[in-house]
Amino acid sequence: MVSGFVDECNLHVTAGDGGAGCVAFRREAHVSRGGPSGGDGGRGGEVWLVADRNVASLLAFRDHPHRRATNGKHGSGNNRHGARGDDLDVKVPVGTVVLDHGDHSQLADLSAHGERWLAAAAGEGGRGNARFLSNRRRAPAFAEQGEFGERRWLRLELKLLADVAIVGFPNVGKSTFISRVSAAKPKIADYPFTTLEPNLGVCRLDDTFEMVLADIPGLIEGASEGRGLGHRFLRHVERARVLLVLIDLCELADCPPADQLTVLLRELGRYRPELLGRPRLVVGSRADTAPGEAFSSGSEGGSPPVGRLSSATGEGVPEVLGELSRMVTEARTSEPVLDAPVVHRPLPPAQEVTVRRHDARVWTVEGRAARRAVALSDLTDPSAVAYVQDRLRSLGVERALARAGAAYGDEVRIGDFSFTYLDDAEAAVSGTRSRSDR
Ligand SMILES: Nc1nc2c(ncn2[C@@H]2O[C@H](COP(=O)(O)OP(=O)(O)OP(=O)(O)O)[C@@H](O)[C@H]2O)c(=O)[nH]1
Ligand SMILES: [Mg+2]
Repeated sequence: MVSGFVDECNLHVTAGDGGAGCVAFRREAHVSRGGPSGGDGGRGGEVWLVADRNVASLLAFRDHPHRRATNGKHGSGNNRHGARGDDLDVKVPVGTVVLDHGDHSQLADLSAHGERWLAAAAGEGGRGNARFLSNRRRAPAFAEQGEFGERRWLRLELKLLADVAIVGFPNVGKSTFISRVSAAKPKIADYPFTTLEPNLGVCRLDDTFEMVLADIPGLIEGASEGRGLGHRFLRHVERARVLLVLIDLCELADCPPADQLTVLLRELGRYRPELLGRPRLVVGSRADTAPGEAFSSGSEGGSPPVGRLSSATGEGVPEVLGELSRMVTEARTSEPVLDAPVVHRPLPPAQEVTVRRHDARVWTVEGRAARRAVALSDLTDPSAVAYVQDRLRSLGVERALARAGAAYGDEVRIGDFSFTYLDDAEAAVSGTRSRSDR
């Protein structure tokens, strides 16, 4: 049984900032400024989410949702590069799904032990002035600043990885069944919605076979639209290999057995149509209260259907477990096997430049490469400005501005840097920077 179960949480990740490049010159006898010798800043640390089978819940993130990798060190003279920041591995349970915090689109699905996903990309270190030496620039007196590490909010959801999800109306005896066949000790009571969060139980049939059962809170009509408790927990059903559908045979049940099945299947199908294709075993529950009644739609292509089950007397329990183990084994063997843990490292963003009109005479330029191009230590230095101009031109920023309709004298902003658009060779010359904290 999982206690203190947390199945969704928010997590804020911050990768390390890159260290700044250094401006330095070699000391040489009789030369006031030797060659440039400023080293590069170190890359910041990355933040990774790593699926770990020893982590059982998302509890750790509920009270402490922030995770941060360390920054890179600045470069220094004599071409010494700054040290890299340390990467941070954040361990999450196997079965964690990572969603975008804003639009809830799925970013990653860590379903195997050891699977890794890059959650926050590190800031690159800035290049030292030694890297800006060229035929035209004999003594570059500027260096590149470090890039900020990526930071963002993520939403984590844990989908239980159960072999069998026990699905049924409230009060049909789901918790009683799991407590009978596993060590799980869920609360059992004679009223609906006793179970408020999923219970996991391991059912060991013999030394070689065990299966994980999940007791899911009761489903009612409308669950797929959020009625009752079912909606929030339907996602735990999603991953189960096999569904055990319990139908209440008790005469006092609100709804006749056939109608119960119709409603349950409709709700499952509305939530995720593919759930209807999942192997399922349908069994009548609390059989001791309804002598002679049985219920089963059979398990597709299997042995004779098990119609009755009583967790009170034990009737039908071995048969149900036998049938479930057969279905689980079949489902497991048809799954692909991961030989090596998967590493998900998204490609770095392309050298893409986007121009947007901010208001009548103000434009913003977006794109990592453009931001990097203006992140220099000293933009009052004429050779730095010339470098920025060359770089922006080769990235196609000027062309994009002209095409978008920028006019002489308009303001153009790139990150915290802004300049006046002059639509000729002078463009980008008069830049200013307003360095603001993010
Ligand atoms: N007679 C009889 N009663 C049972 C049997 N199984 C469960 N019950 C009783 O039915 C009631 C509900 O059982 P639970 O196991 O809590 O049902 P549940 O499906 O988990 O209910 P929720 O968590 O509310 O959805 C309890 O009073 C149980 O003692 C059974 O096989 N026979
Ligand atoms: Mg229950």
